[in-house]
Amino acid sequence: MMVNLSDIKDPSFLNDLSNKELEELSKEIRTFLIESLSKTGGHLSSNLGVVELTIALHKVFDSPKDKLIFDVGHQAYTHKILTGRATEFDKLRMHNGLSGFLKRSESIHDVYEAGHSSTSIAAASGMEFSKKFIGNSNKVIPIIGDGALTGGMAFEALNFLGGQGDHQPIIILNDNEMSISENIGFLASILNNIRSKNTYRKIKTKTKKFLPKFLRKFSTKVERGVKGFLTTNTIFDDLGFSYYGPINGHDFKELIKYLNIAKKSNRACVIHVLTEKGKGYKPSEQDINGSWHGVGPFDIETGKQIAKKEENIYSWSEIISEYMINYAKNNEKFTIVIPAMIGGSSLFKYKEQFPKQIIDVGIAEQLAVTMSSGFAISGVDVFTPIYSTFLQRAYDQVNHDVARQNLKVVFGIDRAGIVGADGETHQGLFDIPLLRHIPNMTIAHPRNPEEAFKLLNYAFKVNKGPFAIRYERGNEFYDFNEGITNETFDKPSWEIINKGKKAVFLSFGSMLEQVKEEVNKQELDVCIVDAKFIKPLDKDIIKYISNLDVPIVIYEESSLLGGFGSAVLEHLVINKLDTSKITLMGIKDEYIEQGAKHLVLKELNLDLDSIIKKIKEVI
Ligand SMILES: Cc1ncc(C[n+]2csc(CCOP(=O)(O)OP(=O)(O)O)c2C)c(N)n1
Repeated sequence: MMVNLSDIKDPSFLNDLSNKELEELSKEIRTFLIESLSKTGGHLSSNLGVVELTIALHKVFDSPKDKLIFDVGHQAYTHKILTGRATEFDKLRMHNGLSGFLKRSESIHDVYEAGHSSTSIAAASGMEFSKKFIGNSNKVIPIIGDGALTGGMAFEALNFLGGQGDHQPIIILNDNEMSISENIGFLASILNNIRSKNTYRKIKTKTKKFLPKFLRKFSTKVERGVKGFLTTNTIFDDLGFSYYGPINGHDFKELIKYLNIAKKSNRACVIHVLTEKGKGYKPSEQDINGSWHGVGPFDIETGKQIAKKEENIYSWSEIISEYMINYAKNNEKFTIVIPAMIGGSSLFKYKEQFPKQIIDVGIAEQLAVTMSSGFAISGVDVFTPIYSTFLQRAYDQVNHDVARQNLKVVFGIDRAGIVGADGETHQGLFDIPLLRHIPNMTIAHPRNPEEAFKLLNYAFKVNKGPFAIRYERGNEFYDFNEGITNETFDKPSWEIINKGKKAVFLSFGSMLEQVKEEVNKQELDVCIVDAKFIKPLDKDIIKYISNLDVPIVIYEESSLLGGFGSAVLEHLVINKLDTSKITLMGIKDEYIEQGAKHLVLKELNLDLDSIIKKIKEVI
């Protein structure tokens, strides 16, 4: 073994390594990643693709003085290894363990945190422009995938930065021809086109050689002009960048050569690097659906996931997708609009059956929402599933384009609540405060699949305006042989699911079932209310429980500030009802770290035990 990965403290050792040694190091890192992730799970294929690229970046640039900004940050495992964190991989994405994304508190080399996509070029712009205040000449290097480049902010930042002569970020476009799954849109075809014309760079280099010396000096304008004669400009040239590529992202000679050219350049550059997603492990190399983008523990030999699928146990995303399959069967004027998460939202099966009734718009949540408003206004039923955390990107579109026009868009708020291993950047804790104050908006959260189907029937068949159905990251039992009910609600009301006189437990979602079971087991005299409609509130039931004159515990796996409990309190205050017996349980004013859901809930005193304890305390 040339270098023990656990002994690496920082990337400076790379300076002494030859290309051959770097190749050996890449092999070691790949073996390490495959072995380690087979036990912990993680973003396998994105990371296997950028081993050489990351090593080359750390060899050519001087991190952390030079700023490596990994877009999303899910592909930075080699960066973590090279900056001294190999020994922490056994707790990757676990409670109190190594983050799956960049984390400034973990290392001085993690100069910028993301989690959400398409931020790197915008952040780089700020860092570039700050140089005139802080006076350094370090390089700023955003590393962005072809998927992340489909996000609006990446385009906005390119548009802004291009041609800013005195600012020289080096944008590394990591093009593996995939987003999480298939990359979409015209940009993907443009990149494809560039790939097929890979004589581009050679012609350019040759041209420069034959230019008279005095012309070479006026590199910028003249260079672009001459290039224009001989080759087709890329979109990046047209936007005002020096384009280099496409470059083989697994060839150190080529990588190091062009990174050095960019380093010396006095113009903003785009280096177009071709990488193979999943490289070095057959199952991930052959993956076309993105199943190896993020994986759980797996068997290296067979490539099979270790977690077994139990009969009739489905994720919430699968349950909602089954409903959509059923809905599409009976409704031709229906479509799904989804921003880049067909896999995560379990919609491959749906897509297979109804390929013309699903549109993946790429990592473009704002587009997904406003496009949905266009469907709704044309009288087409539309379901728009977006992870709670990514919906944050599209607040204005939900408010202004959908709700203000009172359009019937049904939003699927996937991954609502604590999400587990993805941690802070992915927790679904803010969608209730985000949506609750929007006029016309109905918000619901089912406690079991049957209730979800009734709520969706209500959303499509009874309700006239925007509707958001939240569902959790987690599994539920359902036997689909029983079919999908046609039943619905005639109005948005709550339900008392357990009678009791000594206290009230008011909440929504799957925790209700658990609390009910435990309350009955322990024979506690507690009234349990299912607030399946988070908005509008059920004023009659609020009045009823208020009149019981007993303690009321309101629980939400969501931000307390501006949340469901706040809504109930506001209602009580406005209607001069008693607030003195209310206890709120929910997420306080903080960001919540990664970890298995049960551990995180326990730490926050929001698990089942803590709820029962609180109920007993107030009785
Ligand atoms: C705003 C936002 N929407 C969706 C996601 C989910 N997501 C994480 S990585 C990814 C695909 C990124 O593709 P690419 O940039 O090409 O990187 P690769 O994994 O292929 O290297 C997506 C859609 C996200 N992180 N942020």
